Order: sequence, then C-alpha cells, then structure tokens
Amino acid sequence: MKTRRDFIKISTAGAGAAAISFKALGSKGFGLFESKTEGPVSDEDLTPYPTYCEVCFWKCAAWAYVDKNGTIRKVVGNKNDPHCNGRLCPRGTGGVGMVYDEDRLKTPLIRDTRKDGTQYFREATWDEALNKVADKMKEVKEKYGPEAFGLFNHGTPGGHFHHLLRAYGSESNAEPAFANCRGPRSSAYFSTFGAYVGSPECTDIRDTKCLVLIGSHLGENMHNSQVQEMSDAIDNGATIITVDPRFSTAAAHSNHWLPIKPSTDIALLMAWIHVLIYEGLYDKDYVEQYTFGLDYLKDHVKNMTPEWAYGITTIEPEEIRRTARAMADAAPAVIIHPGRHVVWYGDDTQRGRAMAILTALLGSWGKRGGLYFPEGVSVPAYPHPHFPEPKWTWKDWNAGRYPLATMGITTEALKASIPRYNYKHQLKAWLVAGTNLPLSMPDKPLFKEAADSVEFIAVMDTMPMDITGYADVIFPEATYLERYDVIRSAANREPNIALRMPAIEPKYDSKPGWWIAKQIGERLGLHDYFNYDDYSEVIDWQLKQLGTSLEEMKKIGVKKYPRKTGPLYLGDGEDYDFNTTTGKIELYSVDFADHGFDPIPNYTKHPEPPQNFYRLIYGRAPMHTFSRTSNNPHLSDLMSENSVWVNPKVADLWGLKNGQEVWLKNQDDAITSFPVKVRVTERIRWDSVYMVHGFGHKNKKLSRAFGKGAADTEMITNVAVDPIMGGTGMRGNFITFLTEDPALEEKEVKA
Ligand SMILES: Nc1nc2c(c(=O)[nH]1)N[C@H]1C(S)=C(S)[C@@H](COP(=O)(O)OP(=O)(O)OC[C@H]3O[C@@H](n4cnc5c(=O)[nH]c(N)nc54)[C@H](O)[C@@H]3O)O[C@H]1N2
Ligand SMILES: Nc1nc2c(c(=O)[nH]1)N[C@H]1C(S)=C(S)[C@@H](COP(=O)(O)OP(=O)(O)OC[C@H]3O[C@@H](n4cnc5c(=O)[nH]c(N)nc54)[C@H](O)[C@@H]3O)O[C@H]1N2
Ligand code: SF4
Ligand SMILES: [Mo]
Repeated sequence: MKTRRDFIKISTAGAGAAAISFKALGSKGFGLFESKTEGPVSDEDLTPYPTYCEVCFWKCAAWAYVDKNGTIRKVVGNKNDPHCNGRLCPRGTGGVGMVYDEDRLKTPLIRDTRKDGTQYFREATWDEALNKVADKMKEVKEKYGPEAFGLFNHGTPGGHFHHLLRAYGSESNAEPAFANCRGPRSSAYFSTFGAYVGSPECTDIRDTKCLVLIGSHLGENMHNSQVQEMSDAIDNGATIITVDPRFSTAAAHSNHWLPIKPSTDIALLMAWIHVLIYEGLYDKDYVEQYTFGLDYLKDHVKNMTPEWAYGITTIEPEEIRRTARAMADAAPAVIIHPGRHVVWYGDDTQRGRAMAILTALLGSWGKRGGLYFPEGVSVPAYPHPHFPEPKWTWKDWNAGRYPLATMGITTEALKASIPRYNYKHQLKAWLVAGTNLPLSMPDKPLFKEAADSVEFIAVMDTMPMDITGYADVIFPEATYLERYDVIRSAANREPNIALRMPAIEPKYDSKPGWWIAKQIGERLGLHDYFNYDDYSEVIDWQLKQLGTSLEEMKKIGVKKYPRKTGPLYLGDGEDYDFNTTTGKIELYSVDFADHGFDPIPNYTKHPEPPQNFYRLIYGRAPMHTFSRTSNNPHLSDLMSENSVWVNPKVADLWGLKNGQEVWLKNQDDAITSFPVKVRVTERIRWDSVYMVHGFGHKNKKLSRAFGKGAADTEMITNVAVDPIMGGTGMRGNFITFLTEDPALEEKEVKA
C-alpha cells in the first residue's frame, strides 16, 4: 500500500528499575527536584497554586510553588488529599520537568509538501491550524456524517475533545486505558458484583491482614496511596502473597513469592478456590447470604486440585494450600488485588472472574480490610443544549462482537479506519488527544495501516512524541501546570474534589485543551456548547452547585464531603441487593451463560515459547510513566533507558554479559529499532525476559529519549483478543537475541 502520509520526525523548516524502597514514599515522600538553574529560596518567597498531577492517572492533588520570577520551583502533595496524603511519587515531583523540557511542542504545526515532494512540518498560526481542523470536520460531516470523525484520547485533555465531538455529532471514541489496560477487570467485577473497582481501586489496604498481588507490581507500579498503605500494612504484620514470574519489588516485601509460569494464573486461582471449598475454609454465612451458584462452582472445581495446578503452574501443591489457608485465616480482611493492566493472554476477563470469585468466597467484598464501598461527588455538567444523537457509535464497529465491552475498543477503531476490513461503519479522520498510539497500541503494522488509511489526523500533545509524526495538524497543549482543567472527582472512602488551575502562564505558544476544543467548536457553529470565555467560569459555576467556589478551592485545593450512601462496609448479616441479574454475587455468571461464555472460569493452555525463544513480559519503573516521561529532564536523570532482564542460565547459554547491547527479534521476525542492554538477574524465570515499557522512542526531536532503550511494543505483534470485551492480550509474544547489529548484517548481504 502506498503511504499517503510520511512519518515525519518533526523538524520545522526553520537507580535500577526496581530499586525504589517502599519507605521512600511511606515516610515523607520522594526527594524534591528543586530547580537546577536558580538558587535556593525559602517557602515564604513562593506562592502555592493548587493542581492535580497528570504524570499518571492516580491524579494526586498537589501545590505548585512559584517564585517571584514566575518559575515553578517545586510541586508538593496536598496533605488533605486521599490520593497522595501530602506525598508525591518521584514522577509527580519530577512533573515540573514537563514544563521546562526544552523539547516541548512550541507552536501549532501543519504538514506541508516541498517542491521535491518530501513532506515536512511548518509552523502555523493558531488561526490557520484551527481553521484547518474545523474545515476538515465540516467536510467529513458533509461527505460521511460526523460519526466518521473518531477520537483517541487518554487523560484529562480527552474530556474536552469528547465534549467537542459529542456536540458535533460523534460518539466514535476509544482510549487505550480500556482495551489495552483495565477493560477485562471492568467486565469481570461487574458481572460478579454488579459494581466496578474504580480508580483509585477500592482496596482497603491500610486495614488488611493479607494482600494478594497477582501480577500487580505495586511499588514499581507507583499507585501512590496504595503504595503508602501497603507500606503501613507491612509494618502492621499483614501477610503479603505475590504471584509473579519475576521477583518484583512487591515480591521482595512478601511472605510468599509464587514465581508462577506465565499465562497459567487461572489454574492457580481455581486450585485456591478448590482448597477453600473442599477444606471448608470459605465464609459460609457470607456465601450463603450473598452469593449465587456455589453448587455449580463446587462441582466445577472438584478436580482442580493443587496437584493438578502444580503440573500447570510449577507452584508446589503445599505452597498452594499454605497460601489458601493464609488467606482464609485473614478473612474477611483479605484483598485479592484486582490489578489494573490486565490484558495479558486473551482470557483475561475470565482470570478477573476467578479473582472476583475468590474474593467472594473469602467474604471480603464490602468488608474492612477487604474491598470497601467507594463514593464520589457527582459534578454537575455546565449547562449546554442536548447533544445530537449520532446514527452510529463505537459500539457499531464491533457489530455484535465483544458484547460486554463498555467503552470503545482501540483495535476495533483501527480496523474501522481500514477499508479492506469492510466495516459497515468506517472512520475517515481522527483527533488524538493525550495518547501516544505508536507506543501504546500492540500490532504496529495494524496501527500504521490505519494511520495511512484515514484522510486526516489532528494531534494534541505537549511533546513531539511518536504519534505527532503521523499528524496533519499538531496542536501544542499547555502542560497541566499551566491550565485550568476539569474538576477531579474520583470515588474514594470519603467523597472529594480537587482543583487544577494554572500556576504559570502557558509557555511558548501553547494553549490549554479546553481552549483548543472551544475554538474548534466556535468555528463549527457550536457556540452554545462552549458558552463561556474562560474555563474558570465553568469551574466556578460547578463549584457553586457543590456548595463551594473557585475562590475557596484556590485556597484549599481539595475538598471533602460527608458520605451519603451509607457506611464503607457491610454490617454483619445486613441485607444487600447486588446490581446483577440474580441480585446476588454471581459465582456462576448468568450473563456470561446467556452470551455463550463460560459461566465459571476454565483454565486454557496458551502457546509456549519455541526453542531459543523466551516469553516477553513487561511492566513499569517507579520513576517513569509509559512513554510520556522518558524525555523528562528530571526523570531521565534517574533512569535514562530500559534493559532486558535475562536469567543467568539463559545468559550463560547465549554468552551474554551484563550491560551488553543486544537487539531483540520476535516470533514474527520483528526486530527492535534500537539495541537494549542486558541485565543478568536471578529475579526473572529462565523461560521469560522482562522489559520496562515506554522506551525506544524514534522521534529525534526527543533529545534525551531518542534511541534510548528498546520498545516492548515493537515485539508485540501477536495479540490475543478477549472474546468477551475485546481486550488486547499482549503477553503471547516470544523473543530471541541478536548480538550483531541487524542493520550491518543487511548491508553486508546487499554488498
Ligand atoms: N507495549 C505496551 N503497550 C502498552 C502498555 C504496556 O505496558 N506495554 N500499557 C498499556 C496501558 S496500561 C495503558 S494505560 C496505555 C497508555 O497509553 P498512552 O495513553 O498512549 O500513554 P503514554 O505513552 O503515556 O502517552 C501519553 C501521551 O500523552 C502526552 N501527554 C502527556 N501529558 C499531556 C497533556 O497534558 N496534554 C496532552 N494533550 N498530551 C499529553 C504524552 O506526551 C504522550 O504522547 O498503554 C497501553 N499499552
Ligand atoms: N511507575 C509507574 N506506575 C504506573 C504506571 C507507569 O507507567 N509507571 N502506569 C499505571 C497504569 S495505567 C497501569 S494500568 C498500572 C499497571 O500496573 P499493574 O496492574 O501492576 O500491571 P502490569 O504492568 O500488568 O504488571 C506487570 C507485572 O506482571 C508480571 N507478570 C507478567 N506476566 C505474568 C503472568 O503471566 N502472571 C503473573 N502473575 N504475573 C505476570 C510482571 O513480571 C510484572 O511484575 O500501573 C500504573 N502505575
Ligand atoms: S502517583 Fe505519582 S505520577 Fe501518579 S498522579 Fe500521583 S504523584 Fe503523579
Ligand atoms: Mo493502564
């Protein structure tokens, strides 16, 4: 296929990954990054402005301290905020680096073609760039209907553009945080309990007696308040059980580390369920009162013994029994952590179901030290006319597939953009806001084909990330420390809200997302949907409905409200109606049975690595968030590249040395663009290798991140799709090592 649009590497015409200790955060927060260029300054000379962090999706509330010259000197957690309790993680403190990164996008850019036919980006005025996008939106609406304009979004910028698209007539949106992240968890917990676990997850870690982490690497995955509560729980003597093929930071703090063979977790979970039922260790009163389907479950797991699971998982039967009994001893103050990035092997909703069923048997849903009932504040919408009804939405791409998807599926959006898939409803143009699709979407060839197929792409970003190379128009968004944004309202133990306001004026010619969306809206004749001059008017109006004001929130940043929905926990024997088909917690899912899915989870065997190949698994480093921080001046100082973790046995076999650079090649002959250093360590099983996600950037304009480390995404060409909700299982990929530069080899062959 001919590439209509070249990938442009923007040029305008003119401490070890796992080394962070829980204590670092548990006591006083991570050390501050003070400005390097300015001298020391005392707090009295600084003005604090409230914000909430955008470096990850935990959205910790914070104060940005600004000096007399208008420089942000530090960002510090808000003490009244339940997401952070006054302590930010290393990424949050380093967030100020997003403002002062000199590689930032500085002006709008428009793709143009030189006389010789090559493409480049030229600087444009806001007016020209906004007109270009608005004109294209008008054209698409006339030619194909507004639904053909799709939106990929993540984080707060997405909200403003979602509003714009709804006003324009489209509900064709998808975000990687669903099908590439936590989607299977939503379907699993909703079908079992009729409720979601939310974000922050409603895990009562501070009061737990036993925390079970199944591939959830808290500590490296820096979910701030959870990491703090885990540190307290460890101090209070809670039993920690970690199931991970890798000796993670959490495993290092655990009483039991179960180094499971990857892809076999469902077998372990079913064996645990077997032990609880057949040793009579489950919470009989709770199960009797609140659940549906124990008899089916009992029969189903009859032969799923620890001995059966041992052959599959490589975990000793006695260890399976011991850990099941430890959970039962602690019940109901036990948490089977629901995890978050759960798109692993394509049967992920069923693994989530097994975790939810185990939770129910232990009687810990709705109990102190288990999972509590969260409550949020409902922020009223600023008045605007009704949105027009689209003729079709993201649901129609799926055409009946993935019946339990609750949000747009990103891979389906890509297929809907490619004519040869012949979808009835097709996308012709995209807006992309706050997501770096080339690094976050598996199956890169599919992404490229989709980007080549659509007529137009507009990208809003703060940085010249990989995605911007595919754009026709690029908008430089102001960073979160330079803008007003939507009021944060996330369910928690106590309902609460947080304000984000600008600490400084936007640098360069960047503008806030709300402003960009409004400007496009005005050009489309949608003024009534954007009936304000400044977003602070929207926020003030909303805050007044909530009994406060912008003035008050500027002083406090976070406001808490009393609960209205009742206590955090179920009372003993209290009646409770679950929002499921049977009104009970469904050990047997009626909904799944109706849709032809297994009503109780089954273990299915997944492909194993071929000879000389190893399973690629990946995760997080405490000082980085995906690909968004790799160029951050503060955070790249802490960790500038990723490495590939290799077991010593494997290193011996291949003659690999610590620090040696290798290229990785996967089962489909995809090769990493850049080499990556080997880290020889006992902390990974011999059948797998491990990488931190977010490195291997290909845009030269990222002066610190370009070519540093390798991208796991390039090795993820095989995707195991979850039939229930469309999740993209990414851990069925196998890699081998190339010790010579493959580009040199190619040159030699040609010569
Ligand atoms: N291979 C692989 N793929 C994965 C994962 C993995 O571990 N490995 N993880 C998956 C998971 S769990 C998730 S949630 C997704 C995340 O996927 P993405 O949402 O794509 O995450 P990032 O890579 O951080 O990309 C965020 C983009 O937003 C930009 N940005 C940051 N702040 C702002 C802002 O204020 N305004 C605007 N407009 N842009 C901003 C950044 O510069 C960057 O380009 O990826 C998924 N994909
Ligand atoms: N510092 C930091 N924190 C983050 C993020 C970040 O980018 N940086 N991203 C945030 C986001 S959006 C998300 S979704 C979460 C993701 O964080 P988590 O939900 O914790 O998810 P994963 O990335 O899937 O977890 C990776 C762990 O799973 C293990 N693993 C791999 N294969 C298997 C297997 O087959 N079985 C088992 N039991 N374990 C396995 C890996 O060894 C690794 O330790 O992190 C969040 N927190
Ligand atoms: S956990 Fe860290 S990066 Fe995420 S919002 Fe909180 S401070 Fe920011
Ligand atoms: Mo995620």
